[in-house]
Amino acid sequence: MKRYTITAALPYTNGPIHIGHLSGVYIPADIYARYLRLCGREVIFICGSDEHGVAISIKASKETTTPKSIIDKYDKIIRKSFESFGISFDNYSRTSRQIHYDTASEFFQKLNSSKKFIEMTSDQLFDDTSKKFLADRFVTGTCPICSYKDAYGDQCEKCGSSLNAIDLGNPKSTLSGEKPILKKTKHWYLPLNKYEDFIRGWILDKHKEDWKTNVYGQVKSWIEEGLKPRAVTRDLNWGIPVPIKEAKGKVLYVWFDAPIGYISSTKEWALENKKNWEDYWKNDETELVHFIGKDNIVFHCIIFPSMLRAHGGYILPKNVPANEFLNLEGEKISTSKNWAVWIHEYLEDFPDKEDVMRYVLVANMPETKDSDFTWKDFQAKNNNELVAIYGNYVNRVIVLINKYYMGEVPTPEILTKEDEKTIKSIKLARDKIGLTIEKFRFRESNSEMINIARIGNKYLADNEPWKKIKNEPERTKTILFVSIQIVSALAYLSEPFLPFTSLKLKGILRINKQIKWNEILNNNIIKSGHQINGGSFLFEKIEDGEIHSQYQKLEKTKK
Ligand code: B3M
Ligand code: ZN
Repeated sequence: MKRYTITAALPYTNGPIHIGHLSGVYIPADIYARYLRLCGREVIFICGSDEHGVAISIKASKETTTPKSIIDKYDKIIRKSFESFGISFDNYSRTSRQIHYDTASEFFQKLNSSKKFIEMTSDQLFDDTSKKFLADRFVTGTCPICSYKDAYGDQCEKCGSSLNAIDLGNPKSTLSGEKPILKKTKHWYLPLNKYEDFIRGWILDKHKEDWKTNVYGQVKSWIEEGLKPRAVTRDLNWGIPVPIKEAKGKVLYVWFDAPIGYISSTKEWALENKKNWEDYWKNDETELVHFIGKDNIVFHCIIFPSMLRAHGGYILPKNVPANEFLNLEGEKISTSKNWAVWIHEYLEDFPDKEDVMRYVLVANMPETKDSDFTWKDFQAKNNNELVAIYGNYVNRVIVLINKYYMGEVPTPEILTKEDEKTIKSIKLARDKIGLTIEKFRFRESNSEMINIARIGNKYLADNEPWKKIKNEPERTKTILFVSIQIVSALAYLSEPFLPFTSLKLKGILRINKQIKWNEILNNNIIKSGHQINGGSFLFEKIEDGEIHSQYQKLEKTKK
């Protein structure tokens, strides 16, 4: 592949981000982007804030303020959270920017002028008290597909289906709580039914093997149910005005404009970096990958690809490796109930422990089914894996080299068969990490990474240099020379997962040369005579007290 366009779902700026967002979308995307860059491939990692939609209007009215002040507040908090967690976007834009208004409007115009929409006046749900049409989260009711009681007007959170509000069973306005009346209004519809064969031929026929079963299965069920026309305009006052005079007072449906946000964010990046944005969206040599949560599958696998197809000239996603959901202490994470671990709060309670959370969220990532985060497990993984395996191993090697050789890497004798075998096993781990990342199996790649420290620990324990330093000084030098190569390899191979630790460890080793992923450890990373710094503990134990206060914090939300 010539280049990669990697997108991560644009978070709504109606609240901060929590560990479910990181585990579902942003950490897997970041591992993938970092790894591909370390392979020397050309990557753009694109995201931005999703700033329209009813969810923002609802938040604004709840806080008796304007949507503008809401998006400005949360755009700032979200940006800072991503930055602090080392989510290495090449561009993080926001859909309230002019470049997005222009891009989304042009996109709509192109479809409209090429007659890709159906214009239809029909009965829509209307709240006669608040005098508003009820779209999306302005209305809840029974899902016509799975009978979930609290489905939204545009989507059911339970089965993920995209809905037309008019099809909800016993609808109720979330504004007044009343039963809506019907009122005629005109909208522009994307006839998804006309793209059924296209989606079937593209996904169901070609991606049965390489797309995740949870994604493939959802798309298959929607195709089998049959696709229906979906309105891409709304009678709302917050959103991008529909750029045609017959639609005065209407705005673009947020799920029409938001995915186009990936394109406008790319355009913004391309302008700043003197690149041609079309290389990243219209060139068959580019691999497009969308990282999302499972509730966004229908929009990224059916609606947005149909939009791109209708427009013409765009590439389609090579893969959409959607994750399932992360729960918290056995319960669904809920913004409204404040049942969440908010990233900005985590950073206050656990400063400099971004990598600990990154590690724990990968280790129990909901890749094929929902998974659970518990503070107990967080503490256990930190203390029993990061401190006891990764940190201890590195520290032992650094301390021994400082103690025996004043920090100067010794000159080895000829490596024994066992030494060679150990080095080879690290290279095999390197290749396995790469292979599993490319297949979006991040839990496996993460455990391969920490296993490098286990291999190194075993090599030390088997060879016991501390018992040989007196009578076999040359053998001791070889053992510690091999060990420092393993520690250096770990510094490079842990970068996609633990970027902050990787940087710290490279600082201790005083190395920073670029080495392509599949060349790591093909040659010695550190030469004899190289001076390393003294050890510093890369991780520290998390005490019961710190965990207890997190449980207390959660208990308070139940009151
Ligand atoms: N803002 C995320 C969500 O459903 C939604 C993603 C847009 S990606 C174009 O919470
Ligand atoms: Zn449903």
